[in-house]
Amino acid sequence: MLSKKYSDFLNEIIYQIYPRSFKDSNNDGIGDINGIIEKLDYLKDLGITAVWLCPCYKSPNEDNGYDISDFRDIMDEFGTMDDIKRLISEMHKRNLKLIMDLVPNHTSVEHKWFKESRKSKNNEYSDYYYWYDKPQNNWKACFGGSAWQYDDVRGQYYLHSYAVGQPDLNWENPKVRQEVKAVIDFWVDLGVDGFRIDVIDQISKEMNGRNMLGPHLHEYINEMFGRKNTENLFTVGECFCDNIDEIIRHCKYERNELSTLFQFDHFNCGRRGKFVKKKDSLKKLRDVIVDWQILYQDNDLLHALFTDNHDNGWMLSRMGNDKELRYESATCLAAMFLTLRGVPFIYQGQEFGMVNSKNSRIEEFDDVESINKYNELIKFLPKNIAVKMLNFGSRDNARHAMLWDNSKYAGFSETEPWITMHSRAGEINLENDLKSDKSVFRFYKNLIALRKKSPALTQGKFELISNKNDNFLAFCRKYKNQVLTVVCNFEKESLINTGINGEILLSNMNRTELNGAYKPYEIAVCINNV
Ligand code: TEU
Ligand code: CA
Repeated sequence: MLSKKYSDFLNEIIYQIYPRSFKDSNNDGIGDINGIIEKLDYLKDLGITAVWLCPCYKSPNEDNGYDISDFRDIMDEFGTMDDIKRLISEMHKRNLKLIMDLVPNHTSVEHKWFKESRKSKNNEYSDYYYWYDKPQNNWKACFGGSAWQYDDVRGQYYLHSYAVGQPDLNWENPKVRQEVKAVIDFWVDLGVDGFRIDVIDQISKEMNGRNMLGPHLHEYINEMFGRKNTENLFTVGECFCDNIDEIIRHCKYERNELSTLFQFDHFNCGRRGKFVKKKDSLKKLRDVIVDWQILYQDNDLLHALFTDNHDNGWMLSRMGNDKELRYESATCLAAMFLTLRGVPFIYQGQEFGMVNSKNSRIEEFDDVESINKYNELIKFLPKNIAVKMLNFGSRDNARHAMLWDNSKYAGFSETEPWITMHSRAGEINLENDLKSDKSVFRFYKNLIALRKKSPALTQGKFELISNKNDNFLAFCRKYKNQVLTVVCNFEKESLINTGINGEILLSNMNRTELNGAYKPYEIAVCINNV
């Protein structure tokens, strides 16, 4: 049985904002906090209840804000502390929650802590990071190269799991844990409603073992979030867990650790690693998601439901048909995820069917991960093939300026954005979507409204109807005397008979009967005749 706190979280619809690309209010080409405030009524209209805001803290932007130089101040390009305080106030006026992005595993080399730490082996900051006379293992950095960087100032090596400018914090040092708790309390005191926690599993590591899931991980998470000051927060950790036992350790209510986790099993569909496309049917995505949906439900855990974020190419391009059936497959993916039991997340642009972009040369890319990957690839591949791989997997796909309308810079700004404009900006944008009779946005809005008014879709039990051979997903959601049935057909036409009848509440192709012939990607939600 879900705890009251967790069952309340089932009512949330969380929208992820990448602030650099969302809306530029002062026309410097960079998104900002005031631009977000301008769009709060847009989010309310969509039916959003909470926002996960990617990092907006002071940063030199080697990793676009995930390299933080001051956790208690706002990046100059994004605005000021007064702006963020106004954002929190304007959100709360609209009954919107704010979930900030906490990055506890590392800082920027420009953080005061690192500047002091590198100065000496015996000052109060010396042990805030992992310093050794020589590399302790052969760990690689996530963005390429060794995870160990020699520092001339200190005369030792430091660990960086990500970019060279992102030194890992030493969580075995109680002063580091105290500092992070103080950062959490600083933002809680400002009214923040929760946190998404970056690479949470890496804060405990073993130099002679793995750079994640170390022996003190749950002790540290509980030390941060098992306190009176944090007991009402919504917390979602970005994890590398691949088994339910580890997820239970992170998220079981009684453990006072996290509310839920972003678990990425389903992101392996349609690709081999991040940059190599693999042809997979939606059947594969269905089987992965359904297996986890049942495991989360059986263990009274919250399932974080998401298809996209700022770190990946678009699911619609990977698993849907982003050309002639873009509306159909976008709405099918929406129905697959937003009718399941859990907490749905929508990434900016997903609500009007965003897809991958197409750059023609490396100079058009911005992301440190993509540029490092390209420089590796061209050691053994032609440049055009390397660019093609980046077009498939680059994080830039999710970081182009938000496409609000048909104007030169898509209503994001009046001036050229910090990143190359999306290659399909003139075709795919909110203005064109709303003009179309096949509007992905209106489908999302109707789907979210249906979810919010249907206890069966928020609180209800998940019961699978389809099986692994079916070319579709069908299931019921049951709550007290309300039973809804969801059918999502996949890439081919199907003749579907669920044996259930009822009134159609939602369809992406104006269906009137639940059973019968389904077109590719056709979906229907009905309320069962009981
Ligand atoms: O990402 C950590 C992580 O999961 C990486 O593997 C990530 O998927 C990245 O794209 C490498 O493939 C988090 C943030 O979401 C990411 O934006 C940051 O770059 C990273 O941590 C470091 O803070
Ligand atoms: Ca701006």
